[in-house]
Amino acid sequence: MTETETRNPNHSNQQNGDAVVAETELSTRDDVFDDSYKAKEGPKPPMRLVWRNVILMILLHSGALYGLMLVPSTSALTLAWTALCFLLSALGITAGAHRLWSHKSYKASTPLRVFLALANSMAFQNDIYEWARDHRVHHKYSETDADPHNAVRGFFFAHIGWLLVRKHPEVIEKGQKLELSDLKADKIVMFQRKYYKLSVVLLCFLVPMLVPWYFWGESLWVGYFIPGLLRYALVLNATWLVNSAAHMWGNRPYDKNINPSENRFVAFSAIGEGFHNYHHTFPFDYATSEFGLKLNITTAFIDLMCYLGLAKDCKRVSREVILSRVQRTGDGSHKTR
Ligand code: ST9
Ligand code: ZN
Ligand code: ZN
Repeated sequence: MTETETRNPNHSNQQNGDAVVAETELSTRDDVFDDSYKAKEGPKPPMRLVWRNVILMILLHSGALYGLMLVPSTSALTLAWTALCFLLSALGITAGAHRLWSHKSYKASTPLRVFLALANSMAFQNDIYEWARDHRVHHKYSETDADPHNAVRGFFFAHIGWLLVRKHPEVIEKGQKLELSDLKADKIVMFQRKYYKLSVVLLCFLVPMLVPWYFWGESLWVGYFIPGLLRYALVLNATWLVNSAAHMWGNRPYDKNINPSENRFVAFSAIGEGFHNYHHTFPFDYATSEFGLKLNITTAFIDLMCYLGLAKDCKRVSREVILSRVQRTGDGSHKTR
């Protein structure tokens, strides 16, 4: 088995009627690791801080801490609404920008895509097009200069630091070569991109703040700081933990040659996205995990959408392929070994 085959194995087995990933499709996918990447020789470009982002992130996290202090005196209804806003915005990232638009791991009907695009704006993590483009470049050039949140540069950089500095030129150069025609052809993705700022003001800040005020008389102040800022900061940090903690700590049962790891704490806080060794090994699996629904609200949501007829063609990797990969490149921590 050559290294290329190890990195880009043939996962194209069919199981239980699930959709398959054809070999021909695998070779053209832009979310599969490219191990031919060579770092450019010469001095590293200087890090250029973006002070606007530094200040905004300090303000956001200060506001979120203040929101946390208000929690003990807040009504149960407002806290339940905050949890719902967390779940909706998280699904806009996990089921939407990540599993649907970055990895095409299942197909979604128009009503579901509209819902996911709205939920995605509520999460305010860049528009779907930009998120999916950066995420594909992350998978293809993981832990290199071309990875936007290259975890080799440390926990802080992978977590939040990458949003506080100009991108490494390699990220942009490699990103420009990616195949993004599917995103460009998706009218909902392009519509969300066009009206992104307006949709964020409405869905990330105004709706979370106004609903509790209008329906049960909550103060606008609490509505702004708890379902608004605190919830936004929690979803951001849960997401960033996948880039930082799950690229550093945990077992590597599927591929010991890569940094992404199985991290249960991250899986819990990121509603199913912490099984990161599995996910980087089999990026097109709609469950992002071998274990289906375990610690994986996002998979349960996609299953429900399939049951309702709003989603279909969920891609899965067969047990046989998983086990052979575990034998070949795993670190020995997989339960079957
Ligand atoms: C946020 C995103 O938080 C989080 C993403 C996390 C991903 C996690 C993945 C993990 C797996 C999934 C798990 C989900 C778990 C969810 C759990 C939920 C509970 N290719 O960007 P610029 C071009 S966002 C090709 O300005 P700078 C670009 O088009 C938070 N081209 O770069 C542009 O061209 P043009 C809110 C690229 O100047 C030009 O380059 N947002 C690429 O270096 C310049 O682009 C923020 O905090 C590419 N990859 O600035 C900050 N990239 O001029 C938002 C760029 O022609 N971002 N280009 O249009 C910024 O302010 C800036 O991007 C910057 C870099 C300062 C970071
Ligand atoms: Zn990753
Ligand atoms: Zn991914």
